[in-house]
Amino acid sequence: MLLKRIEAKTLPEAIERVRAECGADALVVETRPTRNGYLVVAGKQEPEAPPRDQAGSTTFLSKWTKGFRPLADKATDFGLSQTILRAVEKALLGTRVELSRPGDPALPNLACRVLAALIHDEPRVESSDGFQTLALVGPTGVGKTTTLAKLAARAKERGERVAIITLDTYRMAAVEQLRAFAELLDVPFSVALSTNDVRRAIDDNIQADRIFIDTTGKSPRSRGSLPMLERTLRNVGASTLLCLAAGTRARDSRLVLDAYEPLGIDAVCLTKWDETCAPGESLATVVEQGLRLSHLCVGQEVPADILAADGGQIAAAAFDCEPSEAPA
Ligand SMILES: Nc1nc2c(ncn2[C@@H]2O[C@H](COP(=O)(O)OP(=O)(O)OP(=O)(O)O)[C@@H](O)[C@H]2O)c(=O)[nH]1
Ligand SMILES: [Mg+2]
Repeated sequence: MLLKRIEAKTLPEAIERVRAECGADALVVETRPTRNGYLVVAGKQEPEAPPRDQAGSTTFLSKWTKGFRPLADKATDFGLSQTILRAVEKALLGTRVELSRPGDPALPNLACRVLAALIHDEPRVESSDGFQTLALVGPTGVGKTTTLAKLAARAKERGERVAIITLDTYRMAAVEQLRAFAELLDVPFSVALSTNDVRRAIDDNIQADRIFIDTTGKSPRSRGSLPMLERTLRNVGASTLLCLAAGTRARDSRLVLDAYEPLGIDAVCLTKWDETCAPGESLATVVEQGLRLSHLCVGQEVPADILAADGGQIAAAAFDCEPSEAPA
């Protein structure tokens, strides 16, 4: 099921938008209050199940239309899910391209456009519009601190006043590492042990355009400490950027997104994109959950190795088209 997240000031308004955007038979999966009103997660019922062979396994190889199959094979190799590819194929069936035979030259471009439209980017992560105070959260070792450093350095380069707070007093030398970086960047740095500490540090930096909060890496399978982090971040009104390693398998990606969902994921950054040849699994999970994608991190270098998410470029990579074939 392709899920859509719809936020509105009131619950009836959100439900009305769900009906308008997902149809009268939309399935409401979750409703919850947010800082800005109400969030409703809804989706359409799954399309009919793919065919199964005699052993009961899904026969993916034969199910694509002839024209779409070469693209589907490339995107499957990239890691994209069957659900996303079915959605793309279905959308293409309603267009002028010829899907019954391979080789329609318009097909790669259109497929890229459709996929790009499914990837919701979130450029506001690099602005103070709703993201003035931004906490980086996620599993251990995914690149939260490195991504924070990249975002903070880019903000400083743009002339913004930046402050850094860390809640990570758990990992050895984490504080010293970030303090040294803050000194290098010449921005205020605070260590917070509690919600009150974070609030105080935010108050102390009231003049900052952007405040970045680093957090301790938490395994999605030990959910015990996540509610505490959730309370702290909600209390101080921080937006959350979930860092997920691009090479994470689909099932594990879902585990991470489910575990962090209660924090209210405002956007996802796929890190270590350079380390995997199948980033489509994590990407598809983000798209299927209706989450917004802010950046791809493509290496260790600060601040160079970060790219604003661009659905067109990602789609071109997934279908292995010439970048010029993808929409700008
Ligand atoms: N190749 C590659 N390495 C990265 C990327 N982002 C971070 N790293 C490396 O991954 C390692 C862990 O990065 P950190 O930023 O410390 O990760 P973290 O999520 O803060 O880790 P914890 O705080 O321990 O949970 C470091 O060696 C980084 O240089 C990336 O996009 N690509
Ligand atoms: Mg860290």
